[in-house]
Formats: sequence, C-alpha cells, structure tokens
Amino acid sequence: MEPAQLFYVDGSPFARICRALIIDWELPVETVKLDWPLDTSFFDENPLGQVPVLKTVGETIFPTSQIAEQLWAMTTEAQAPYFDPLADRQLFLTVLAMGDAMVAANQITRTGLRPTAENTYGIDIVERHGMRVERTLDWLEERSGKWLMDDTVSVCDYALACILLWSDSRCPTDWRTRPKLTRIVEELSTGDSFAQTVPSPWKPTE
Ligand SMILES: N[C@@H](CCC(=O)N[C@@H](CS)C(=O)NCC(=O)O)C(=O)O
Repeated sequence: MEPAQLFYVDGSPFARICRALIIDWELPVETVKLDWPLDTSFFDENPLGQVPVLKTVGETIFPTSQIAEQLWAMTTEAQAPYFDPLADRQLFLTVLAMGDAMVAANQITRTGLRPTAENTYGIDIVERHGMRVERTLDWLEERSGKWLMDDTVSVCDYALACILLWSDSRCPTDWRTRPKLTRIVEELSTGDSFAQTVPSPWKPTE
C-alpha cells in the first residue's frame, strides 16, 4: 500500500506542525517538499492552493487542523504531544488563526502592497492583524500553565512554537516578553522533531 504523503514547503509554519507531529508520533507518512512559490497546479490538490496537504488512500486532507486530527487518529497509542480534538479545538484553532493573521500581514508587507485608493473598509488591516496577534498572545499567556493545556504538552504547544519561531524570520513580534509562552517555545525547540524541521534562512525572491 502506498504510504500517506504530506506535501509541504520548507518555510511553512503550518506544515512544520504536521512534520514535527509525524516525527514525534513515528507515523508512516512520507514528507514531500515542494518549491516556493507553489505552482498553480497545486490548486488541483487543495482549492485554497496552500500547504500542508495530506494524501492518504482515497483522501486529500487540509487544512492543518484537519490534518492534525487525521494524524492523531493514525497513532496507535496515546503519546505526547497529546491531542483531544473535542477539548483542545478552540485553543488549537485560535493559535492557527493567529498564524493566519501573521501570514496575511507578512504577505501584505512582503509584496510591497500599499493603499492605492481611499480606505473605505474602516480599519487599517495590517494594524488590525497586529492587534489580533498581540491580543491572542496575551490571552494564551494568561491561560497557560506549564503548557497551553495545563500540565500536558499538546498539539496546541507545537502550533504555537512553529508559528512564533516562523515569525522571528518573517514578521518579528515581541512574544519573548511573555515568560510562559517563551518557556514553551524554548523547551520544544530543543527537541529532535524541531531540530529536524528548521527552515532554511528566508531568501526574498527576485
Ligand atoms: N489556514 C491554512 C494556512 C496554510 C497556509 O497559509 N499555507 C501557506 C504557507 S505558510 C501557503 O501554502 N501559501 C501558498 C500561497 O499563498 O500561494 C492551514 O491551516 O492550513
């Protein structure tokens, strides 16, 4: 039987979450690296044209939250990092949505987009993405114990660490001013699965 395949690009924090889970849960999933920028033919795999995408027999799974649930279902015994999709869902989806806000702000900045007409939307969108990030980081810091889900390391911590480490090279935020979040990221980043998935330094395209 063909092994499941995870399609990723090197710098994607969302794909890194899945790659680290595959390593730590020792899952039989082949990881397939794609070049950046993604070819438009990838829209045939995912109508959003994004990685990560997990292909299993007869199924093409995205986005990241759905892939994490599928990977967890493939584990044979409960092992760290833990994931209880019913209990952890709000936290996990909020961390991922914070990542989406960071990526969106980074895209606007990196592509050099500037207002070309009067702003009729009512808010400065980059500023608003920044608020989403700052307020979510405060919310996470306030509710964490040793880990985001109290004393148990979970996929939520993996998501937080991958996204904040990504932000360092793309759109730096002041997350290290929050001691509990900093401890979580530092502890996870010393593990093998994080060491094996460190992205290459960002090179702007011509
Ligand atoms: N909400 C999505 C986000 C995925 C995402 O933003 N992927 C980016 C890489 S970090 C991507 O594939 N971008 C390709 C493009 O914009 O063309 C998820 O959870 O999977």
